[in-house]
Amino acid sequence: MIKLYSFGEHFGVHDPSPFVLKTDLYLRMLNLPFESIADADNLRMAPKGKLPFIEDEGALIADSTFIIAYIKEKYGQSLDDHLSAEQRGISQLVTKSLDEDVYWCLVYSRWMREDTWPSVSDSFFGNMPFPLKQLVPFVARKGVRSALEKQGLGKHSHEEILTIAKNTLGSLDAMLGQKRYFFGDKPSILDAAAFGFLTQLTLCQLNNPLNEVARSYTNLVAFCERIHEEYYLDPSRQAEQGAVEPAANAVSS
Ligand SMILES: N[C@@H](CCC(=O)N[C@@H](CS)C(=O)NCC(=O)O)C(=O)O
Repeated sequence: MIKLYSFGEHFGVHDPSPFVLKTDLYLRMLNLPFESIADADNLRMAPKGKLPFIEDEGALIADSTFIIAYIKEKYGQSLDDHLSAEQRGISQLVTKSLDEDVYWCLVYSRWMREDTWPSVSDSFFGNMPFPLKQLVPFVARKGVRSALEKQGLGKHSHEEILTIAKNTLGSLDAMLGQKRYFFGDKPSILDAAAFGFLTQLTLCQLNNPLNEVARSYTNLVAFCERIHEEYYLDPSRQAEQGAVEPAANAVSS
């Protein structure tokens, strides 16, 4: 059975990494049985130093994009078979916008905002013994600040970052419209990716201005709630799929 290496639940979300959540949902949507190995220590054995990665019959595959490509190649399964070439192109570009734009807004809101940082730090590092639980978040936060500066988003003001987020969230809201999924009645890779990111902002237990902005898009909130209910709360689906959920013991991400 495929093993998915993840962080585990934080802030009431199945996984705090949008990339892990996207992959997890993707496997669920395909109805492929997998075992979820939730532990921040997974980072130590991650082939590219990041989560998610999967293990399948001895092969390690890192990065959500390459995992999805591997599943298609190895199992002949994809969620995008019903899409036109144009829709696939749109999906690819919107996914990149989530990866490169919403991702950094999310990182900023979790790691730099003083209003929610204590909750984030406690959730990621609170299980560590003293003095590590004070030292590690301090050092990690410094690293994230530097990454945000280098990426460029960290150069913007708080209001500008919210504007960047609003531009993308508003576009997603318009794209989804009244449809069940982004391309109609059937889920595609874009739905898994959008859920992976949007859930971090809408359904999570953190409350900062970015969360408030995201929750103002009630259409996107309803999208996340529908998928959460169908794929994460429905016991018949869990049993059928055979996904194994060990107790989350993650301490950081
Ligand atoms: N391009 C990768 C991105 C994965 C990624 O950035 N993962 C983050 C969590 S959201 C991570 O593992 N960060 C840990 C670190 O950089 O130390 C994918 O699509 O899987």
